[in-house]
Amino acid sequence: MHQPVGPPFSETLVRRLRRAERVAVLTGAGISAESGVPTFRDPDGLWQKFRPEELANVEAFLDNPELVQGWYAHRRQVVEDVEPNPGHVALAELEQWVTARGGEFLLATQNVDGLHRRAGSERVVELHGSITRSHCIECSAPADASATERGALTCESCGGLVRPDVVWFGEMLPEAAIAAAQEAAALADVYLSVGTSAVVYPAAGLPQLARQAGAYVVEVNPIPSDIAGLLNEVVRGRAGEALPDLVR
Ligand code: BV8
Ligand code: ZN
Repeated sequence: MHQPVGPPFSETLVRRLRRAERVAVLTGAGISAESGVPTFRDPDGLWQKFRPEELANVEAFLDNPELVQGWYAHRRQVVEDVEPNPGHVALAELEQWVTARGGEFLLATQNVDGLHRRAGSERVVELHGSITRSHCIECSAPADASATERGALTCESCGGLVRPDVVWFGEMLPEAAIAAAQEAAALADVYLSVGTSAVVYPAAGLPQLARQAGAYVVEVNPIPSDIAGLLNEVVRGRAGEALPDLVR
């Protein structure tokens, strides 16, 4: 692995990264934007066409399962047709660089697109689940992916409704995932918050937790997130362009 080098990152960050025993990362939809996956809250984002209340919650699903399943089937198709971008790859390389020298690394993503793992990241927790998997709301049986591809709405074994394995508003995050992400944030020497508007909790609380626990917290985002003022350093840039500089 190459040593991380400077611009647009500060010498402070590069120096701290060289020394860091524990590095943790939070990513949001912005890191997948350069792969062609629409974000949620950017002007051309997913929520512009629909509001979260309309789609990403249980009531909306039960009220109109065809609409919600159709939206996820569309998003699955988008994700299948795209590739990880240099931002995803850089984070996978950063993981290798940190772990190869015996350090700890954890990437917590809010994204449900599976692109971090496709880019080679291994130490990943999916805080909001994954659209690549679905299950029956009655018997919890995993739904056959091809069946959902065909837009099947019901469970083959019990006839119950099938939903994507994502965390909707008002639903608890996977216990183990959020606990691991919070522990990594509390212990991190360096914390990167990449491509998130930091408006959705509890995920948005992670960079703040890291900062309060003494980590050096850096945001990578073309525009200030909700928590930019609380961080040590902000890199006004696109993840796919800025992150490779960190590990070059
Ligand atoms: C929970 C489903 C316990 C999967 C999603 C009042 C106040 C505070 C909190 C609450 C409240 N009322 C309710 C809550 C809790 C609620 C919440 O936080 N609401 C917010 C909106 C106010 N949270 C929950 O309900 C969570 N559960 O708390 O359970 C509970 C239970 C009951 C009641 C209370 C609490 C569940 C949260 C998960 C919701 N599921 N999606 C899916 O369909 O995908 S949320 C959705 O937003 C996605 O998961 C997404 O990951 C997440 C965050 O969005 P971002 O990833 O940040 O994306 P966004 O578009 O916003 O930003 C993109 C950023 O990238 C931008 O800043 C942009 O500038 C930047 N960018 C663009 N291009 C690039 C880039 N950056 C870098 N490079 C680029 N090239
Ligand atoms: Zn079932």
